[in-house]
Amino acid sequence: MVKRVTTLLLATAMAAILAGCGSGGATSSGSGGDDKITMGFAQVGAESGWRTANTKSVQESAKAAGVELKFSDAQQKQENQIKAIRSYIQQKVDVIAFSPVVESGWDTVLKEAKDAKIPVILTDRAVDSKDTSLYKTFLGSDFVEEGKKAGQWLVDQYKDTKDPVNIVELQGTTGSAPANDRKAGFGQVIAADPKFKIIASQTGDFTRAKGKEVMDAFLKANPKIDVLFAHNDDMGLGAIEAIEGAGKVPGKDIKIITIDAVHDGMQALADGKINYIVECSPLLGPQLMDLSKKVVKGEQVPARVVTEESAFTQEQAKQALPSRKY
Ligand code: GYE
Repeated sequence: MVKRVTTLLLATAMAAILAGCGSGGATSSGSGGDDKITMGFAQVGAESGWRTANTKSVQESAKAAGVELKFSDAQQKQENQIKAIRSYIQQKVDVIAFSPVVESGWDTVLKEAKDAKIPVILTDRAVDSKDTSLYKTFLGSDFVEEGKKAGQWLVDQYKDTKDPVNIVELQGTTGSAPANDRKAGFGQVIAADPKFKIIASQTGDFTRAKGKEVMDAFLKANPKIDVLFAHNDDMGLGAIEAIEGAGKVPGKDIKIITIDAVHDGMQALADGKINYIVECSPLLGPQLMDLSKKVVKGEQVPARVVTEESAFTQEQAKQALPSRKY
């Protein structure tokens, strides 16, 4: 009898301990226990408002999804990104996500990740590797489409004139997917009419400072500039300073088209200093966390997930500004 009671008490105590552990574990992790994964994220840098918003989105959604995030900033240098990826491989993270600063030169390190059986997700920017088995999926915008939208706005704006339209172009980081693709998409659309002439085109590395510097040089070398196409808002904002410094009125003397639609860009559009912005959403975090959990579980995911986005005129920017999230 005594023995039976003791056994019962012991069993009850054990059950209580187990239950306590269970609930304690759930509260402390705050997420579905089994789903807890570790992600190594190799970010490009902090070159633009877009990038800052993207980093915030990734960090916040990792927290919300209970994903342990190891984050690194490559300061726009491929060698730093490769180092970061190698260290994530060494640390045996469950999944590696990265936004490749340039398109080429990733095969070796991606092969190392594959050999270590760590799935890789490309976010925001693509690589040009022939072997698509080196990564599970690519989440991000269609940059060719963005360039086309920018070109189409220009074609519509100048449809009633036959006069030459002199365009200068501020390209993104040399060799990056958004710079290559936005240039290509824009070029394809404006090629339909020979009156459109790109009279100067140079990289501004997606930064405000470089945008200003290169626009200064463009203005000195070219007496008649009708249009500026900048591959992102930040370079456009830098260029506005150069244009005002040269005594010209941005948005009037020189029409400006940019891409991203970050807050400062949208403000300049609403203020009439930019004429048109093609949206590129940096809010990739929630989808990235979902895809990561799936690939870690070995589930099938689509090879390409394209971000939905629109474009804004000055009037539309005034409407949209109060509710913009970045
Ligand atoms: O447009 C630019 C950023 O890769 C889409 O990178 C991204 C681009 C974005 O620096 O502002």
